[in-house]
Amino acid sequence: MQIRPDDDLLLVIDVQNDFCPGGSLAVGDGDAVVPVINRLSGRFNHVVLTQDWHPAGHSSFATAHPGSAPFQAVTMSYGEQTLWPDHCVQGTSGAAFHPQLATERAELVIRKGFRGEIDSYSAFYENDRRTPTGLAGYLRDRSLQRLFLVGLATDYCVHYSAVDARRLGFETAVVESGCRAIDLAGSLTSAWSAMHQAGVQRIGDLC
Ligand code: VGL
Ligand code: ZN
Repeated sequence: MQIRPDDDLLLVIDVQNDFCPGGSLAVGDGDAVVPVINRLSGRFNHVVLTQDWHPAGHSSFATAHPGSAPFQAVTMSYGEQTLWPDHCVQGTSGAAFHPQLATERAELVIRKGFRGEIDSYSAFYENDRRTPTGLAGYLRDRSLQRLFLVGLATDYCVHYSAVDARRLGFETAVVESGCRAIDLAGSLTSAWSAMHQAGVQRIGDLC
């Protein structure tokens, strides 16, 4: 796969301390994506980062639902929602980007999950799958049509972002070497099959 540096976008999903070892929702080996993403981001002229950015007491936190536990699913007004440990609370060090992540070339940081009553896995829509974040409009205005996704976690925010990107008509690839998964009860396998079905390209690495 040949990158066209002026036309292609590297979309870096949620490379934040809480998703790395030592964080409150640590993804196994999550920080291993950092050198891979830094190498890739030097090759794109368009880089966008997302940042999971929850208010304290967010409705996706198990602590906001007395009697429930993290990783349990509940029904919200917009459908099923997995409950998580408190993570990526606005302004905390857990919500900050990994300190070694090269962020300076990013032209945009999209924050998501900042509304108390609804979660947002995808960079494009909140979990009702209808409320836009504005990223699609930004990419269309900038004529960016081909997206390469990396980041955390493969089976949640990368997966939802990639499927939505396809739904919106973008050419979409996920670079596996730049992703790591949470893998709750087979979620990684089902994420790859949903992405495959949506027409997302799976790329091992971009050398
Ligand atoms: C994520 C669970 C909750 C992710 C964010 O970035 O994949 N997962 N919030
Ligand atoms: Zn979150």
